[in-house]
Amino acid sequence: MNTQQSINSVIVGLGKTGLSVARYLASKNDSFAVVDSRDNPPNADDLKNDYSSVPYHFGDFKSDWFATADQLVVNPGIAIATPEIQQAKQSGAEIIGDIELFAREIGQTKPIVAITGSNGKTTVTLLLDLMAKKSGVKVGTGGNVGTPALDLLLEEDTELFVLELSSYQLETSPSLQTISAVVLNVSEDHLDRYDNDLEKYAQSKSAIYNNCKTVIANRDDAYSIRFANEASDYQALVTFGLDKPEAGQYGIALQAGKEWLAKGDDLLMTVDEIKLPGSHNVSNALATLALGDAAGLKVTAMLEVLKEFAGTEHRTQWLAKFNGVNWYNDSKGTNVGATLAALSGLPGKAVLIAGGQGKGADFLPLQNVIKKKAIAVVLMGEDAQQIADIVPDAVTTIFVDSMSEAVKFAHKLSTEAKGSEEVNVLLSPACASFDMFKNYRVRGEVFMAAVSELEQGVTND
Ligand code: UMA
Ligand code: ADP
Repeated sequence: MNTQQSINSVIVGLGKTGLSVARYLASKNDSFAVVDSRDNPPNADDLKNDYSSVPYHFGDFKSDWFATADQLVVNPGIAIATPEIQQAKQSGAEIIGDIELFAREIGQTKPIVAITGSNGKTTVTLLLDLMAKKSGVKVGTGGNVGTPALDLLLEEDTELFVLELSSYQLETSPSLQTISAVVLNVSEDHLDRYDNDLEKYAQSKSAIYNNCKTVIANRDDAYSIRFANEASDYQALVTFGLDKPEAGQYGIALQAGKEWLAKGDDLLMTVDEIKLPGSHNVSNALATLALGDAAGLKVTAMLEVLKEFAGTEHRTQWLAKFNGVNWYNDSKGTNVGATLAALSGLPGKAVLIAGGQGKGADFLPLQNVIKKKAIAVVLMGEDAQQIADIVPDAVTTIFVDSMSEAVKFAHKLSTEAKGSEEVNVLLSPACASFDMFKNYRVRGEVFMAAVSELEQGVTND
């Protein structure tokens, strides 16, 4: 490796994002190096194979490259407050993320729709992707949902970009310009990255409304509405909420004893035609219609998608019904707001399986819904006791060490509780998974495998 050559950019953190940044910078003939604090980061082999002359350093951030680089392109998983990054900033380096490079490349040449919020981002993003396709629009969908934004540039002729953006990505993308954008909602999450300060975390999301033509805001969420009102340079502000809408806004109207999705006085479709379950998904549907409308998608195509899309894995996903009990996998319920929505949206009662890493969250907002809906709570992981502390005394609480044990207890408790009301078992941890699993997907898969094994045993009995 030749460390003498001048390095314009340092990619900080490899993974999917870092590799996409490497591809992009290489296509621009920029000189760059890569650092990652992990000894063996994901995609290291791809980097070494595809860019064999690019200098890299793995294992820590200690590098003289930071002091001389023009810019650091930082992976969203790394806090900007990291001392080495702050030091580089003081030495004059610009600190940006992959979304900033994407935004600078696109400018206003193509429309971008952007979605953030504590919960519902992926659901809204995937709905919009399908709606654009059904409207005959060539769409590139990525960001936090999985495909790094810069990799979307590899496709030609894209007519519309749909980006799911995390608060981390919004911290480092000041040039983003959008045709429509939304803060779906704000509830406690990632507080470990924001000095335990909800306002700080929320503020990072407000940046999505800068340079946005049509600001979409949630009337039922104080942060969303506040940030929209604070934004200054938009052309239109469109709101959505679960109440009756005013002219030009989205909401729910009552007609002939039925609830309807409505834009002003226009009735669009009945709420019970939405395939996704729960009132949080009604809110997501309204947000999607508002975003898609502002981006010029066809209303008929959008409504068809709402009638067809059944959701995606690990998000209040129905798995099976045996012994009269429904089993749901909501492993992506990684914060209190998500678990609140999942548990309150289920018909009847539930055994809730929860726990993991709480990320500094306060679990108290779950107390009422647990009191109302939970037969029992089965807890695992690092912050299990913190959840147990808010479970009302009348609700059985059990601690377990593994997912298979959790499933066994949930089976026993739910079978014993069967009565007149529907009974469910819901995995919705309200926590991150990293203390026990590689990620939420693996946690969900381990749960699904344990449920499937149990089902086979039960049906073979
Ligand atoms: N890390 C280090 N040192 C490094 C680099 C990373 O310790 O030098 C660790 C950090 O704990 C970090 C984690 O590795 O959190 C993530 O690194 P990664 O290699 O998995 O990152 P990518 O593959 O580039 O994934 C990132 C997003 N990850 C995060 O923001 C943590 C992905 O979102 C995103 O899909 C991807 O870019 C493409 O844009 C994931 C996520 O969990 C799904 N996001 C959070 C969420 O949804 O709650 C914000
Ligand atoms: P994100 O990408 O923001 O994590 P997802 O669409 O993947 O959001 O949904 C994650 C979980 O959050 C779901 O399993 C569901 O329980 C919950 N959820 C989805 N939409 C909402 C919403 N609008 N409000 C509250 N919770 C929601």
